[in-house]
Amino acid sequence: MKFARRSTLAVGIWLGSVIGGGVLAMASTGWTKEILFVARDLEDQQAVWLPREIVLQRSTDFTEPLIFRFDNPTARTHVFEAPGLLESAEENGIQITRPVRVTIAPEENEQIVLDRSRITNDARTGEGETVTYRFYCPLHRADDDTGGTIIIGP
Ligand SMILES: [Cu+2]
Repeated sequence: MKFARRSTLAVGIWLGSVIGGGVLAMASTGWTKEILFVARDLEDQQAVWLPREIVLQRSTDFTEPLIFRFDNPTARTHVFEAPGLLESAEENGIQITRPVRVTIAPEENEQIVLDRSRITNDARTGEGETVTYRFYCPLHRADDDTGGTIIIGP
């Protein structure tokens, strides 16, 4: 229960930093590394997830469980999709991994635990190079929108 309390406290801090400066909304609680994404409606029925770019370092940011949080303050349902990334989840009491595709209802929030071993494997394939993943809302994505990027360096 210590975990839950700390997480709740930290959410306030991240929301504060998003509203305050739009800086990278990332915090380490000492237990987990957490990143907050916030949905934002645009013109022409489109929407994006903010921030648009996340930079992580394998050497420092993958020593703790990595959690993605999603906040949807808008009036529409949005989906966070990140091809190539997997989440660790529990289904019927069994630990599984599945592609990151999270649906967040209006004024709701969700969170997932990222599968770090997948990212580590991708990086190994690239021989320690930087690996980039895209993310977007498939429901409200513009044709020319390349999405946000998660850049993971060595
Ligand atoms: Cu959307």
